Amino acid sequence: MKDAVFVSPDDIRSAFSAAMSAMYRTEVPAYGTLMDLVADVNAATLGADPVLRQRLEATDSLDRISEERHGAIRLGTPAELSMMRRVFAVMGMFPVGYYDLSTAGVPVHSTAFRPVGAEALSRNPFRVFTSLLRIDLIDDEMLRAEAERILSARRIFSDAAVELTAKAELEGGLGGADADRFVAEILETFRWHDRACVSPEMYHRLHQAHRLIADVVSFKGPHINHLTPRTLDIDAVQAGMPARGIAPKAVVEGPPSRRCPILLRQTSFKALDEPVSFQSADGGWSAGSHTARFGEIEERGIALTPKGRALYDRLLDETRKIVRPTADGSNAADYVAALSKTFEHFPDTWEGIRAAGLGYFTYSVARRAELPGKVGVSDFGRLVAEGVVRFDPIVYEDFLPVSAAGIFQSNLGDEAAQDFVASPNQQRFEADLGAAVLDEFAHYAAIEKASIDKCIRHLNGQRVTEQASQE
Ligand code: OOG
Ligand code: NI
Repeated sequence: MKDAVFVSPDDIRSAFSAAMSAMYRTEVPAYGTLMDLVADVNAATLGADPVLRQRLEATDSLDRISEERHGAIRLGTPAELSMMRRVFAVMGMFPVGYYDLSTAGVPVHSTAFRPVGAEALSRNPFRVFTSLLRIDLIDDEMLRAEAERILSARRIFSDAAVELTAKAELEGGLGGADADRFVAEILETFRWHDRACVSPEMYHRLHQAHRLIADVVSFKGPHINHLTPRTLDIDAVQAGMPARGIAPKAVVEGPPSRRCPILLRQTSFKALDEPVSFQSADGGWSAGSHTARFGEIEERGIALTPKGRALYDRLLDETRKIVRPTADGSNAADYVAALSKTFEHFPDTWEGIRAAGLGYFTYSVARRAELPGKVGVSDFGRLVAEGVVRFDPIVYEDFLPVSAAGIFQSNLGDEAAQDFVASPNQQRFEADLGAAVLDEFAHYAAIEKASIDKCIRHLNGQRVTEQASQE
């Protein structure tokens, strides 16, 4: 009975994503400019590439593209992380993957909250890259204790947000009015606060330890630090940014430009220097500034199998042994050239990627055919070759650790580059989260398998009906 009046988690997520986008547009005007540029580039790309348009229409993913984005936040405590998990679950977003960024000199580890399952993804794929500060990586014991004290005193969720989350869990969903209130209350957690909750001295000490530590500890909440629209042509957006007054980072992270896009390519513009005020011991406020919020765009390609991902990682590694991109962009052209050269070893046709088992695809029946007998998985190669079955790449919905590190670093500046002992600790992260993270590969494999099973049922069913009608 009750189910009928619940708003679907997909709709709550869509409403939340739209509300975040509207808020960030007013907070960071350059984000709005970037959105406009992306819309122009996407329209031009679709106009010039009818095959791409047709494929996106056929797979029901054309509509989602202009609505698509991800955001990122950085949390301070295990309690914040586990509450955030409960909040995202109300919107149908679940933790997928574990990313250790300590290897890249950033004292956090992360997961991505996102919808899972083909249906939910096609409704709205909004995701949030969520990091937890590794307070254990602060060397100075006194500072660590103070940071812990400051963090334990803050409350990043409103009472109403906590109550509505508990209500959704208890009753199995939220009705219309509650869903609206939930979105409005949760939005507050992600809002920017220009009044820091620490003194200028404390901010300075935290900043000395690491810029990111200052960003997490000094403020009332985990302000959204970027929101990233998806583009169909990242090179065109990168090239178009300066004309709209935005300076992009030197190189696009991820694989090179290819005919068949794989995984994820990302670029960003530098974080803004924003005015903030700090509270002194006497209660007065003093003016200062803080750099945290930036803009990013991304182009998503096909999800790779473990075999494809291993090849990607190896080729990226080989490239970085030849040239490592510097933050000032002085060797950007050399890096791009080396990247394109090494990636010549990665097949660049959909059939090449499929036949080598490097990527995930969805399969569907393309045309009716005379089939000699019952078909099974082993017939797929032939059915594809004969054009009976068509295949479409499954979009990569996750993130890449090397790229994420590059995005973090481009916003921290060279002087912030620091060596931490690499110490991935997924177990600790999951204990803090209060749940295990989902395995991204298992997820793509399941979507692929479901499409194959559906094809087989369809083809065998079709044969049965055709025979029946001939009798
Ligand atoms: C997250 C950086 C990583 C991405 O798209 O890889 C990221 C952050 O700066 O908090 O957003
Ligand atoms: Ni991002």
